[in-house]
Amino acid sequence: MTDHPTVPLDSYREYPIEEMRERIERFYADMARRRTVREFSDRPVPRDIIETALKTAGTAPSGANLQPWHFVVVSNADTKQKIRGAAEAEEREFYEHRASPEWLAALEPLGTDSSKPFLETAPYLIAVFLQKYGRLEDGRKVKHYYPMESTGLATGMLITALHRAGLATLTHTPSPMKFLNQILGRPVSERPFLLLVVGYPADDARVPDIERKELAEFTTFVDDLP
Ligand code: IYR
Repeated sequence: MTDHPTVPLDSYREYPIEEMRERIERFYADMARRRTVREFSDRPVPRDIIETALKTAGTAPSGANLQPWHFVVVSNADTKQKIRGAAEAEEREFYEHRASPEWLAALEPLGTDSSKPFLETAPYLIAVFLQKYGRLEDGRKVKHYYPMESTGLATGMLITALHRAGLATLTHTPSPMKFLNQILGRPVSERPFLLLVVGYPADDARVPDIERKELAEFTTFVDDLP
């Protein structure tokens, strides 16, 4: 290893195996209750909850620790209306022209269409941007490594944190999303990654009747070399 500054790993905690088991079971049971929601209440959510969830996202691992993400939190009605207008225009294009028959068939069980009222109803929209490159103080570009993977990890942790807090989310990806740079004033070095809709579910919210794969369907354990 090269000679670089280090600190002791004081933050690490080991648990007795039984406690480890209880912790992971409890966490899994809580995460398994998460559902993507498309019907939101307009009930306000305290801003500090959103801030702490974002701080959690900011703990994600990233390529060369360059943390190549930026989050824009929108709660302002005017901006939400602009985003809804632009997103619905893209979605109409998508559903009426761009989407292949296969893609539309895959979306059928979700019952989605080009109408996105939740973009105005939900108290918060969090626009996630991926920074293709960073900037030093003197203006020079800094290459980012694995920005997509890193931003995906941070977004996963954000969704997890918000769920743990008792909030519902929708990972929304109007495509293309370039309008978010313009509406939110983000530089060309940043690519919109997704738009996370955050709030309480509507009182009468319903969700698609869909299933998750079983562990054995998506996992292979290689215990012994064949
Ligand atoms: N962006 C569209 C279509 C859509 C695409 C996928 I992949 C989804 O999982 C859900 C929707 C929309 O938001 O309706």
